Amino acid sequence: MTLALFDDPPPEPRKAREALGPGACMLPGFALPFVDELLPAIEALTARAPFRHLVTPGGFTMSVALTNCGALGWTSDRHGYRYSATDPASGLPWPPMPDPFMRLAREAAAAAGFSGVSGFAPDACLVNRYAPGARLSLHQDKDERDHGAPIVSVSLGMPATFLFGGLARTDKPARVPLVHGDVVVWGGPDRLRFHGVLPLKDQPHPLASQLGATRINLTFRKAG
Ligand code: MD3
Ligand code: FE
Repeated sequence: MTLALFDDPPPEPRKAREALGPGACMLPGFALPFVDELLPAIEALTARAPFRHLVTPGGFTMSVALTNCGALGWTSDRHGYRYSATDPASGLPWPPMPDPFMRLAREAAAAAGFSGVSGFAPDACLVNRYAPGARLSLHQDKDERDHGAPIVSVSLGMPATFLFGGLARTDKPARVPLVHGDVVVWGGPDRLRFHGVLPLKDQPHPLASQLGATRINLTFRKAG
C-alpha cells in the first residue's frame, strides 16, 4: 500500500492574500464563511439546471461536468463556444444567481482591488464539477464581451492543481495548489492568460465531506 500523504513536502504557510501576477490575486480561504450558504444554493440550482458533459467544437466530450446560473451561461457544442440566455438542455432561462454567490463574488473582487465604479457585477456564473481524473486543458477565457472586468474563481471540495500560464499557449505554466474555500481573482494584464487544471487526484480524505469525492469550481464573469 502506498500512503502518498508521506511523499508530499510539508505545506507552505498560507498568506491572507498572495499575488500570482500583476492582475491576479489568490485569497486563501476567502470563501469559507460562505460555504454553508453556497452548498444548498448549488443543490437547488443543479436541480433546475443539471450538470452535463458538453461536447467541444472539436468533437471531444469534456471530462468536467458543468452548469450555469445568472442571466447568461457558457455552453459548447459542435458549432462552437458561446454564452446563452437559456439552457440548451431545457430551453429555459438559467437559474438566477443566488444571493450568497453574488455577495461572495463582489466581496472577493473588492478585496483583490477590483472595485471599479460600482464594483464587480457578474452576469454569469459557470459551475464546474470535477470527479477524480477530470481535467481542464490549457485555454483562454475570451468569449466574454468585456475583457476589462475580472474573473472570480471559487474552489470547493477536493484540492486541485491549477495551471497558470502566460499569454502564449507555449509559455510554461506555474502550478498553483488550490484547496476548499480558496478564491482567485484574475483581471487586468492577467485576464487573458492561458490556464487549466491538472487531472484531479482521488484524495482519500476530502476535507469538504459534503461534496464527497468531487471538486466544484465557481467562476464569476461579466459575459454580456
Ligand atoms: C486565469 N475553470 O471554467 S477558473 C473555466 O478550476 C476555468 O474550473 C477553472 O478555467 C476551474 O474556464 C479555473 C480560474 C480562471 C478563470 C479565468 C482566468 C483562471 C484564469 C482568466 C485568466 C487567467
Ligand atoms: Fe477558464
